This record gives sequence, C-alpha cells and structure tokens, in this order.
Amino acid sequence: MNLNENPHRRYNPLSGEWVKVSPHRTKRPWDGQVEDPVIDDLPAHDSGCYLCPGNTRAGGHKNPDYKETFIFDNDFAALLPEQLKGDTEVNKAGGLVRASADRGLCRVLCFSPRHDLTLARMSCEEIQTVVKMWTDQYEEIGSKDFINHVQIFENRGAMMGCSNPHPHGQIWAEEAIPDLPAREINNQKAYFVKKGSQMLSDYLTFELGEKERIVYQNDHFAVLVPFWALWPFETMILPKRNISSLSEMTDHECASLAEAIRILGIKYDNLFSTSFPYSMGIHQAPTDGEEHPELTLHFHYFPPLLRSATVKKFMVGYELMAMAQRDITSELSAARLRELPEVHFRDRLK
Ligand code: H2U
Ligand code: ZN
Repeated sequence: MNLNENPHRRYNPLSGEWVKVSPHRTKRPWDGQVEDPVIDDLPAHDSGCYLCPGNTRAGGHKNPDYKETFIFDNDFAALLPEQLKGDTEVNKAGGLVRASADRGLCRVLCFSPRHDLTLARMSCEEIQTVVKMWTDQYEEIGSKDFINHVQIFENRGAMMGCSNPHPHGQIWAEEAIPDLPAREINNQKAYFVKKGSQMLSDYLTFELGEKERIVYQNDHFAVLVPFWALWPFETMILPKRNISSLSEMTDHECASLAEAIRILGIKYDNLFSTSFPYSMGIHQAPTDGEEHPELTLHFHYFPPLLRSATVKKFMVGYELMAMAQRDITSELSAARLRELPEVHFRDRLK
C-alpha cells in the first residue's frame, strides 16, 4: 500500500484508536503561501492581568512580586480536596445511572513574570526552571495520599480557549486516573507484558531509524509527528532513555528537554508566522505508589491550525460521529516542521 497516495487508516497503539488518512486530497497545502507575520505587541507587565506579579486575582488574592515562576491554587478549581460527606457512589437503574465522587486539586503555574513571553521565546535556562517546577509539583502533589494522577498541561492561545496570553499552564490532579491516560497506561502495560520492553521506547527506536517523522532531536530527547497523528501538526516529545516520569531525569536530560520544548515552540511559531496555539500535556507514571517500568514519559502537543494562522481544523461531522480523519500525512507535516528555522521569526525580523 502506498501511504502517500491511497486512503487508509492508521492505528494508534497508545490509545487503541484508528485515524483515517486521505492523502490524495492535499499534497503540499502550504505551497505558494506567504504569511504576513502576526505580531501581538503585549506589554512586559499588564496591570489588568491576573497572572502578572503584584496584581490581584479573583477572590482578592494578591500575587507576589515573583521573579521566575509562581504557583497558586486555582481560584475556580474543578476539583476539590475535601472528603465528601455521605455516599461516594451513586448507582441506580441497574447501573445505568452512575456517579462517583471526584477528589483532587487544581493549580495554576506561571512560567515567567513577563506577560509578553511564551515558552517559544524564553531561554533554555528559563524553560529549565519551568521543567523543574513541573517536576517538583508532580512529586509534591503526587505524594498526597488521595492523589493518584497528576496531569500537567498548557493551553495556549485564544483559539484553544486560553483566557490569558501570560505564559502559564495548569495542573489537575486527582484520585481516579482519568480516561485518556488510563487507556494509554493499559496499552503500554499490555505491550510490556507481551514484549518485555516499553512500547514508546521501541517506537522511538523505529522512528529514529526511519527518520521521516522526526522533527528534531538532541542527546536525550526527540520530537516527532507520530505515525498515527490526528491533528495536522500534532507532535510528541519522547526521551531516548526510558524513564517513566520527570523525576527520573538527570540535569543533562532536563536541559535537553528544555531545549526540545524551546525548538519545537519556535518551529511551531515559524510555521504560520504567528504565536502558535496548542494544548500540550505531559503523560507520566501515575502517583499510585506502584512501580511503572512499562511506561515512558512523553509530551503530547495537539495544535488546531491547519493551513494558516487563522484556518483551523474542525473535529466535526464525520469525526464527531464516526472517527478522526486527516488529509495531510504525518510524514508531510514532519518534513514541513523539520525544515523550518530554529530561530524565532520575531528575532529574524529585528
Ligand atoms: P486557561 O489559561 O486555560 O484559560 O486557564 C486559566 C485558569 O486560571 C482557569 O482555570 C484560573 C481559571 O480558573 N483563574 C484563577 O485561578 N484566578 C483568577 O483570578 C482568574 C483565572
Ligand atoms: Zn500578565
């Protein structure tokens, strides 16, 4: 089968789902398009921003005059740590009507005091501080007895529903393991039992040999467009040594990870000469007190843009009713991202 010409489906071994690929519909959608750079000139400090140092947030909390990173409990937390009173389960109509209590906590993490920066425009050293904050939070929150899963993520850009351009991410941590990570953990576990090696470690070895879906690599980490990518420019960051969490990283690995995050961010921004929107999430071992040799730490980036700074992919119609579909292949997306410069377009314009 010629995967560049024929409609086909690709299997995602992590999620166990399939994605439809229709490569005959678009070859090189970016050919001949020259984008005007989109530059949002934000102030370094915005007195109306609830994340900037010294400002007041909802509920009257005042942010400290922080110099690097800053963490606070989400003022509108979706999960609460208190033990619920009464029953923790509802089960009626023979199991058709079910509910379970959901305990957890939500935090907001500021990546920088600078309102106008993004990870793509921060230095490797500054991003390392962010990675260390993620690691500390994973350990501190994960050590609580009622927390079995710590989901760290970043929502970037108004298109993704992000409320504020100030560089920040969130943590939602909880007692129950959420659905998507649970599925990925089960599939990695089944693979490990069958093969005696880690799924994502074996997958990365394959991709480093093939090269065509690799976007960037350094000594310790690689960025690739997964074979089964669903979003047009979806990527993953994978470690070259199998580790199951941020906590297992050496200082060298931390620096390499920060550099991978920085370069990927720059390439994304350069793609359509805009501050590229995405949802990024870190998948790592659950904090359930067990060893997880079957798991591999990985980052997912799900960006919505398809063809320009404003044309996004919609997951509607067939995709909502049946299954995910894409036109441009993972290989073409990877080639496009790979060839983009590793210097930010805003620095090249200067
Ligand atoms: P987004 O960047 O994805 O919009 O999320 C920002 C979070 O910040 C959101 O979960 C919280 C919101 O509840 N928030 C506060 O905790 N305090 C505020 O003063 C405003 C927003
Ligand atoms: Zn701000």
